[in-house]
Amino acid sequence: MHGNMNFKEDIVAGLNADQKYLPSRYFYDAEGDKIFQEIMKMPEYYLTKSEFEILSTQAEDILAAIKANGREFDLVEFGAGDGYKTKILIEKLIDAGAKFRYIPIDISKDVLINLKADFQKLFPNLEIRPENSEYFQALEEINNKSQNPKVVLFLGSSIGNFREDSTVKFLNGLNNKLNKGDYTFIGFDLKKNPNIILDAYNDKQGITKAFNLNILKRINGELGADFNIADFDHYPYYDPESGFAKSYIISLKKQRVNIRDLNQSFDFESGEAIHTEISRKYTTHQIEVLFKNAGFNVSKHFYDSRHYYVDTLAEKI
Ligand code: AVI
Repeated sequence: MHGNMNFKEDIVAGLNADQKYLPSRYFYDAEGDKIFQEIMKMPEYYLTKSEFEILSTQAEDILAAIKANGREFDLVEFGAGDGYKTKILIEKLIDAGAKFRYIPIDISKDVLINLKADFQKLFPNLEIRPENSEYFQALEEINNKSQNPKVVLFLGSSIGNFREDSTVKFLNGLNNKLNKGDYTFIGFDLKKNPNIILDAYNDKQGITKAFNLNILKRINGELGADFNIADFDHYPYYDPESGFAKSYIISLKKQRVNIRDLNQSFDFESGEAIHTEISRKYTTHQIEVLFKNAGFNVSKHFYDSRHYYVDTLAEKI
C-alpha cells in the first residue's frame, strides 16, 4: 500500500490521539490478505464484481482509448496484489492485439515473486518486469530504463482509502512522474443507493468485521498487546453527503489494554470508537475535478452495467 510502513510509530500515534485511529493499510498482513480475498467473493461486495465486468467486457474499448497506435507501451500496476483483476485485463488486451510489457509494482517482494510465476504460466509470451519499491520511486526507475509510453493502473478503488489530502498529493505526484501523453487508469467506487454501499461494509457473515478487528490481532502478535478481541465490535457507517464510508472499532466496555513493546497502556471508555478506514465514494463530476486539478485530461470513463463503479482513463497533458 501507499505511504510509509512504520507500524510501531503509527500505532503509537493513533492510539494516543484524542480521537483514536489505526491506519487501514495495516489490515493487510498474511491473515488480512486472506480475509480480503473472502471479502472480494462476498455477494455484498459489488466493487470487485463491477470492476471485473468492466475489464472483461470493455478491454477493446480501453485499448482503443489508449491510442497506442500499435506502439509498444508499458502497463504499470500500482499495488498489484495477486493480480486477480489484472489477469482478465491482460488476457483481453493480448486477445485484442495490444503490444505491451507488464510492470507490477509492489513493496512486497513475495507478492511480486508469486505474481510473476503465476502470470508467466498464464501468458508465456508476456514480458514481465516487476519493480520492488515504492510507487513513485519505481516510476522513476522505469523512466530511466524505458522510452515506452506508460499506462499506470491503480485498480480496486484503493484510491478511496486515501484521505482527501493524500488523494490530491497522490495524483499530483503521479502526474509529476509521467511524461506528456502517458495515461493512468484508476478505479473509483461511485455514489449510489447508500443501503447498497453500507451492506458492502456490513456483511451478515461478519467477514468485514473480522477484517477490521484483525488489526487488533496484529497489534497483539507484533507488539505484544493484550487486546481481547471479543470486547470490541465493528461499526461501519456511510455518509451519503460526503461519500465517506467509514469503519470504526468500538470498545464494548471500559477497559485498559497493555502494549508490551510500547511500554504503555491505553484506556478505552465503553462505546469509544477507534477510526480505522475510509472508503470514499465519488460522483463522475468529482473524479473529473480531481484529475483536472492534478494536470490530467479525462479520456474516458468505463462504467459497469449498473453504474456502481468506474475505471477512468486520464492522460497527462
Ligand atoms: C482495498 N479497499 C479498496 C477496500 C475498500 O472497499 O475500501 C478495503 C475494504 N474494507 C472493507 N471491505 C473492503
